[in-house]
Amino acid sequence: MKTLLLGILFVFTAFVLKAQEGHELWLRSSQKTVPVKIICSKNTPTLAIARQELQQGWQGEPNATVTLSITKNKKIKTDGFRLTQHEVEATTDRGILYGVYELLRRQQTGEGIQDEICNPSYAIRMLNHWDNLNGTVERGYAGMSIFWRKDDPFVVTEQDKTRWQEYARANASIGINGSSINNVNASPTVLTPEYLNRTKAIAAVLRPYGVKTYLSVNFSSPKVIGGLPTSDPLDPAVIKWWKDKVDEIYTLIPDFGGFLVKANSEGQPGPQDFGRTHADGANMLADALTPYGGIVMWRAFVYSSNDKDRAKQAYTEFVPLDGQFRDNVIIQVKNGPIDFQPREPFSPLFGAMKKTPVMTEFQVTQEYLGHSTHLAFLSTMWEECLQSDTYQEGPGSTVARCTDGSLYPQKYTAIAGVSNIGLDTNWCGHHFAQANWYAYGRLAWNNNLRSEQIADEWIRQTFPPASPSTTGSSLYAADWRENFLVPVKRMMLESREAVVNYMTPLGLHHIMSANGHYGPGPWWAPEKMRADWTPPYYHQAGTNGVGFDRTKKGSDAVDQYREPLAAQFNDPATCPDMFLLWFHHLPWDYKMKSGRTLWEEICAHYDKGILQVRQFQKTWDKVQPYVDSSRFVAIQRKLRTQCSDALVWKDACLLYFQQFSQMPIPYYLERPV
Ligand code: GCW
Repeated sequence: MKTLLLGILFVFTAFVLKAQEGHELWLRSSQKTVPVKIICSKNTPTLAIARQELQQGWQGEPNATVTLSITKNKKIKTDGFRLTQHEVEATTDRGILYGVYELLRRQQTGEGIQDEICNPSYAIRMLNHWDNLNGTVERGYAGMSIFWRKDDPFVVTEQDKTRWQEYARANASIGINGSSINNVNASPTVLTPEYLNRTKAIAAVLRPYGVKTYLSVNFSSPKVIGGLPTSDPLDPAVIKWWKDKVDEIYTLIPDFGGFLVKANSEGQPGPQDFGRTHADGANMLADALTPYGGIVMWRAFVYSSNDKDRAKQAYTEFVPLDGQFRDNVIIQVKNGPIDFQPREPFSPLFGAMKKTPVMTEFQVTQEYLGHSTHLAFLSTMWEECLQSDTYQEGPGSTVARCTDGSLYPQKYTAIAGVSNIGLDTNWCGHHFAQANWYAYGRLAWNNNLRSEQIADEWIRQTFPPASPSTTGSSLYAADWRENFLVPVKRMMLESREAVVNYMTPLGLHHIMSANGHYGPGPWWAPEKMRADWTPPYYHQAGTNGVGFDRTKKGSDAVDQYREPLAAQFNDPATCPDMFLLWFHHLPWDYKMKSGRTLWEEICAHYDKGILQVRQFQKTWDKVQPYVDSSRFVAIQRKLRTQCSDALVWKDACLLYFQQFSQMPIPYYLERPV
């Protein structure tokens, strides 16, 4: 009987542990923790967390004394800190908390600590949740919303609070300090008292972790929930409605962050419905928020059905408004001019608006990169964007510098990432998708970090080597670096390029299947559909060639880039291969730099993508001894699907394009993979 009970207990415990695997993210409790003494003269809820984290996570010298000091050191910016092995100095308690997480990270990764000052690149480091009030998540692949639900929507349970707290902690550990908690396709209902009360409850849990709460608002709210006849931003009753609403919000949430707005985009209402401009709309909201220090993040994701080239529209609409926005408005621009594709050149808006703060919006959720099924480490994509030179103020005017206040004076600097978080046990659907949440936070903190370092840190924290005492093998930790860290890191760093290869190589874009954006769909073009919502609009394939002509002879999108880029992009001979079909329509037998024809080059890229994923599978199969079985198997399964998806992508795209190229598939594609 006793044995039976023990057996049941064992199975149950194993089951629970298995179910939890991955839930701890990169914040896994360690067996190496030792006692530490902490000196801190102040006490706030945030400092209490800092202390607790140190106590739970200290892996330095046993019984060492760590001092947490709040000072007025002018070299330390808001949220920044000074770090030594035994001291964290900051000007705010949030700075102390970030310093503590950094200290613990250094201990865990083995990276040394000099006496150093770390200041964040951006003052506001946001996650944007596209969470609907009914609990679904737009472009979410990790389960339902952690914030909203359909049943009992206004009951706040202990489970809710625990999850919000774990979420806030994970954010704080990588420096994220703002969350916009509802979809940019915003329901006006979010501003009704019941939802504002729930928002208040969420804000209360996020606050001690330094995470401010923001809301996405619907521009028609005054009419829809306020009962006004209009939502015209210049109408006095509308202005008063927003002012009163903002007063109401700040009474509930005194440190509320502000509004995120998607207006006159994809059917959302906006100031243009009333003949007003984006500036009129944004400024009206900004004025209501000014007394409280709140901000407006106004999205530049706009394009209309009658535009000849969607890639040009944000620039065309927004650049003429430069200088017309209040100083608490930031224009939020997606990294590329179209829409979160596996690869796009940077949006020409970066650096072009010189009198208006501009922030980058990255997409952490993998809408166009295989959802939470494909392994795609997006850090390399974001690094590529941040390090792109816009030349707007001469060489070295990178996107990073155009947005972080180092080139243009701006009251607020910010960055946003569209969250990939849901109720899934492992938060992100794919264990490796957690690395994208992590990488986004790290780059938001330091826009000069390299993906290699980020991947290294993440692996060390998420899949730490087991200690010899737990495995009984002293070899375990020693060969971990060579047999686990190095190959897994290589796989991560290559993964986004693999996706580009098997989905949209050489500058192809938006050829995903309709709506879902998961598999291939270059052929999809129903008769009555808006052309710019169908793939043929983007690839322009025909017997005369493939690619979108954005040269001076075509849509002239190249001209939105500063020289020398405009000239470089305009000429296929100097245009980087990776953007070739983004800017050019070229014949199938066009001679590439490699000596191959364009058709052969396209084939070679699709082939390479598959081989890369096959290699990822081999890499992963070999690391089995180093990973718990639950995560090992889950990832192995996902890689298997990714590989068959890559094959589908290749077959579908090559067969589709071949009807135009009329050229044979090169022999090397015939070998089995
Ligand atoms: O990428 C597209 C998505 C929409 C999204 C939109 C946007 C929130 O397909 O789902 O809507 O972009 O960014 O507003």
